[in-house]
Amino acid sequence: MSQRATDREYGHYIDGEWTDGSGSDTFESRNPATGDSLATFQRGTESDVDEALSAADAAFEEWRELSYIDRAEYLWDIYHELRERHDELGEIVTKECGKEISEGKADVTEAWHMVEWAAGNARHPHGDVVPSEIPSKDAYMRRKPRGVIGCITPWNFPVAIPFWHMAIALVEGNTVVWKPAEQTPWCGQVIAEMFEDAGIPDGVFNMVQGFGDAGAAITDDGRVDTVLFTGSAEVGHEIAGKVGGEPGKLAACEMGGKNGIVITEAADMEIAVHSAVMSSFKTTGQRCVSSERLIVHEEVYDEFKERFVDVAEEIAVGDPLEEDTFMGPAIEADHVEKISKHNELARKEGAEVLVDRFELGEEEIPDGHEDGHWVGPFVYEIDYDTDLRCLKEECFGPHVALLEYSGDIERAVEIHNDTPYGLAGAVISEDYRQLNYFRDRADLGLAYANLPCIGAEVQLPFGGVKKSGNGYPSAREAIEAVTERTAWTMNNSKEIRMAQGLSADI
Ligand code: UN1
Repeated sequence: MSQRATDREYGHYIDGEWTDGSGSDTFESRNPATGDSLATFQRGTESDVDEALSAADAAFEEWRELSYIDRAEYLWDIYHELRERHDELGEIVTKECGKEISEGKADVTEAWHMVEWAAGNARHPHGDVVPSEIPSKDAYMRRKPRGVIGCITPWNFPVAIPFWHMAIALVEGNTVVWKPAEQTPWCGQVIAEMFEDAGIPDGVFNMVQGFGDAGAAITDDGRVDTVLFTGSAEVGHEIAGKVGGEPGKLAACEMGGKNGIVITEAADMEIAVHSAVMSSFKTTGQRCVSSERLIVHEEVYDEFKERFVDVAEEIAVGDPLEEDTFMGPAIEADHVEKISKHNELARKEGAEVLVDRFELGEEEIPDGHEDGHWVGPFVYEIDYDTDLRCLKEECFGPHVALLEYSGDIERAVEIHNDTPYGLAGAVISEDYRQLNYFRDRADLGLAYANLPCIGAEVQLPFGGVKKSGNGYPSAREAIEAVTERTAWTMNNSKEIRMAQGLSADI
């Protein structure tokens, strides 16, 4: 990483320049596995955001005049860089957010997949040719950019998710002001350097480092036409309520879930155990699509429980840079505290704890990693009851409930849907009627059959229903949030003829 802002500290990228900004506060990026400081960053202020928004606003008119294909050229440069530097960037992701190295690299892979999709999309049709009631009329739906897009992204996919938002927004002709998560500013710095290296025109892409106050300065500003947000339900609901309520402004937010996997009596047990382990513990359960509820039919409950518990007892928690580590640390000390509270809540509500590796044994913590934010799997069983908070509130950690059900798939889906959320889920079964029922009736944006409920591909919509989100800030469907639709109707005759049989007489 080259130091472009100052000799010691990294700043913001505004209007094609690196700047320390107007504030004097700084913050550290820390490695969650060791607690070590990685670098220091300037903390952005309202005035830095104001400058970035002015730059984005001013750059919009020229940027929108370029063709889709010319705009995509800048993204193709970044695509090549993401591929060439794949392993190096994957390591940066792992060092900064603590995910296992295979996941750190997959984050970068997902980023270039997204850039490839968005830039490739520049050569695809953008709109529809629509039939008209009047033979001499042509009717179309055409897209145009909305203007300035404010992007607020989370720490758990610090390279992929920024590109989910920004690649499409930029190719569609919008300009961008982006705030990376305060836990992963180093990834933010690296991405901003890529835009600079690609020679993106000044003001088209702007990045302000900082915390929630900088984020709020972006979302609340009248110059922002769309806010794309991926992150916690708490912040997302606030943004959706505030921004979504303003006429002319759009907020597309994707938040968390209390995701569930239904394992029916017709499940292949190998697939069931494998899918549940991946979904519950990969990335230390810190995905918005991670599962925290396993809803298992009584006929296979005991077998599933025994096998799942055996794996949860054994999986390797440790240094995320080691290839054979299954699960790295939690992101920060506050998050460990939060996970602990969820574990306690489950106990208080009557959980029978099956695996408690919340506090890792000393021998499990790798040398030199004593200050890491370590947590291990916490697995419990509990009798399903609609009033249990532990089955409704998202923990965002390796914390998972086993729920036994009897009856048919209808009952399993009823339990599955009994949360305020609806992001990702899976059904494990070899009975196609059960699969189809789940697909049609589970409240979900992402539904999987005989697979983990993690690992979505970018060319599919990524978003949720109920409290998991409004609109799609990500992947394929983000195009809806960053474009306006114009219904363009054109008369090819010398006569005015109206639809609906309207008289054109005057
Ligand atoms: C998230 O959970 O915050 O589907 C994003 C997945 C990844 C994206 C996850 N492609 O697991």
